[in-house]
Amino acid sequence: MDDCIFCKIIKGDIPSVKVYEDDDVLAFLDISQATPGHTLLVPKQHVADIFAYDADLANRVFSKVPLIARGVKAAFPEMKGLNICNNNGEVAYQSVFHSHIHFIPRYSQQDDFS
Ligand code: DGP
Repeated sequence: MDDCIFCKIIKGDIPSVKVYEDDDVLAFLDISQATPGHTLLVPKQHVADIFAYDADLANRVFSKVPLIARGVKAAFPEMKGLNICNNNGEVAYQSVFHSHIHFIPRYSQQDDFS
């Protein structure tokens, strides 16, 4: 998709801080850093949201969630917990319409993000 910001990141046309990459997925630091270590996992194949996955792609992407979670924890060992979320649709606060999974480290219950 020519006008998709995450497709441009995957192609390397826009820089990102890469966390993990394989044939199916890329993980990189979220530009907003809701908390330190905030990471996004995206399929390399452009799919807009969860409703566009078939079972095979879902398996190839979502099976990587524990791997990325462990990687974020290893890189940010002071974190105490981790929110993992996937927004689908504008009303659910999706703003980039290339499916992605957020990994948001939590350092205390007082972490200030919405
Ligand atoms: P969502 O609102 O769930 O669609 O999350 C989209 C996230 O994408 C948001 O937390 C900010 C992040 N983001 C948007 N543009 C860029 C970018 O150019 N680079 C990086 N690293 N992250 C981006």
